[in-house]
Amino acid sequence: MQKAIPCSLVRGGTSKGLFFHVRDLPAERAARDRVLLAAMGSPDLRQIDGVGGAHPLTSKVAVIGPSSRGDADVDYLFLQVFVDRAEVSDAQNCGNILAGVGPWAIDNGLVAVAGATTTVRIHMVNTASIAVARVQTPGGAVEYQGTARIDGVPGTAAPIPIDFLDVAGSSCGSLFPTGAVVDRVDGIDVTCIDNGMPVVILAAADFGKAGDETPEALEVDATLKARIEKIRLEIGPRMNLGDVAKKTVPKMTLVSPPRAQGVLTTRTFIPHRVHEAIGVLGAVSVATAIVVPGSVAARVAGARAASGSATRLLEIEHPTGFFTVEMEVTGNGAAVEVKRSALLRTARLLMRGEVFVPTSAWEAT
Ligand code: NQM
Repeated sequence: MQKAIPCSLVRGGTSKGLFFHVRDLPAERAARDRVLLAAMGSPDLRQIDGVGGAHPLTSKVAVIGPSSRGDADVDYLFLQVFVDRAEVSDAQNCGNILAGVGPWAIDNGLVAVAGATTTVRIHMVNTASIAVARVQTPGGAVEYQGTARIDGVPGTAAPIPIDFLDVAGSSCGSLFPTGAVVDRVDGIDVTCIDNGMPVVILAAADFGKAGDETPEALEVDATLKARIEKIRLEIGPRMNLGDVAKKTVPKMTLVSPPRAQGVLTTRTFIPHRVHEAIGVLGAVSVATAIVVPGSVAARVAGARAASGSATRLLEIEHPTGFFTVEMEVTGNGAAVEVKRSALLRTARLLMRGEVFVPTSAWEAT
């Protein structure tokens, strides 16, 4: 017997995942996780018996429902379905999948269209923080087509500008969770920062890397991966994340000087595969580190990080182009406060229907 569960397949930014209404999934966590693993086809490197895309970036889930907070329109819970393990994690947020939440909430009647642009206030349950997305709704419905281009996605689509208001320390408790702008771990200087995503920033040169290697080249470098994982496991508890052996955070970002007109080049381990681009909140965290003098990111960015203005546009280079983060910053050094960060994403509804899972996955054991 199989059970049919209503859902949509949505591209959000440079990621892709299944979007569910919270009422369509089991309320009990173990049953919910079994259902999601079955839907994606995990654990299996090819996810051949499910709809997952056999990569962490395409094995993601959004669970959306009415908001539990007065200052938001909807609740969005992000779940990472591991490809190779029978595990589902809510330990991180995802700003790419987030891009699909506003359109999905409107398409599914959770938010009413309010003119040519509809603003959707999203309570990001994983980090108890708010994002505000502006969705194009001319003619009373979501417009997916448009002229906005984001690196890492072919073609163009309707722009979805997103503002983050209160993401500093949302996973680790503070912007610099170890209490320092730079820590030394295993003989390497690192900057640990959480402006929406826990990230450890490392200089590529400290690992004998140029920093513009392809994700494939980095993924086959077993020595490099082992060194980075050793640092991750050591620093994770000091970032208030506990034992991170089975967690997808912190992300590990290698930085090096820019190759084009950006501020610096990044390669991000998420944390075991290498991102084809960079995560949204990961990029916000890296951009924040760039404006803090003395951080590993600021050192590598050098004079390119300098700016007297409160609003800064930072172009982060990644394997498939640029990620632009706009930030309103006050204060200096470790006392820097980010009032708002903003960026542009696109999203597209790819499929709407029912995903089938064995009934045994749904039924509580
Ligand atoms: O940092 C991948 C992605 C992400 C996360 C990851 C993200 C974010 O690109 O907000 O978007 O770092 O696991 O979807």
